[in-house]
Amino acid sequence: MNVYQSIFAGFKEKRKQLAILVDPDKTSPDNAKKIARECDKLKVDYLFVGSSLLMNGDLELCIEELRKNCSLPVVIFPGNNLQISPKADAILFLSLISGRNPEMLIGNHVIAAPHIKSSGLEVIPTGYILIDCGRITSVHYMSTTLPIPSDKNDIAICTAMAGEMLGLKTIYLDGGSGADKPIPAKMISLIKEHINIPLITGGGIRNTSQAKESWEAGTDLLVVGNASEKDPEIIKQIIDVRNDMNA
Ligand code: 1GP
Repeated sequence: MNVYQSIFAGFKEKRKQLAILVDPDKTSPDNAKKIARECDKLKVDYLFVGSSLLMNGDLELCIEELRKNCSLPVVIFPGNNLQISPKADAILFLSLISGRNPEMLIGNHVIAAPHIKSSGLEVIPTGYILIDCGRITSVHYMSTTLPIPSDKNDIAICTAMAGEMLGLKTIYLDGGSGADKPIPAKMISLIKEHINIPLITGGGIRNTSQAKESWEAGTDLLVVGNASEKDPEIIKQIIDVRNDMNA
């Protein structure tokens, strides 16, 4: 089963899934090793790796450490078209459909396409929707796009529907890493009602009740980054919530 088939199986079976996002800039090789072992032990579903902007981090080395130390699928969540590595299992091929920056809708994809092709990576076409969750995050700034206001459910729903109609295989609703608050549950549930492809959400999840609320609202695959870097214990707590919901 490839990565998308596994995400899709969870969606079909209404089984909640969790991805831990690893930022190579904030994660030393030694830390990557620890995270991989811990996530493997806890049976996290996927490791996402990437960053809006990489200063010193080594993406290749980070992926290598993750792969060496766990059996979980490693998926690149690229901040830009430099973040491609054949060492991962798959890449989210993100089209930033909430924005109107042509580079984020098709320009970067054209540049990246031959490199991704030759890398042999599994490609997961993803409708990426940024929501304003209280602050301008790196992804908002770096993408030079306006996020959808968090009370504009109609715009978010229509954007997600258009993404599905364009043939994208999953919708990723993101408040951006370090968002003040998570995506509102109401928005998640409304989008869930209007699309029939897996829904990924993330940004600003800091505790188990926020994770539970996002899953209950309709998230199929929840992404947690910052909180797991600050307190690795949170991964276990969120996994307990996932296991209870899937029991
Ligand atoms: C960001 O959805 C991810 O793109 C995760 O966000 O780091 O806030 O958990 P956090």
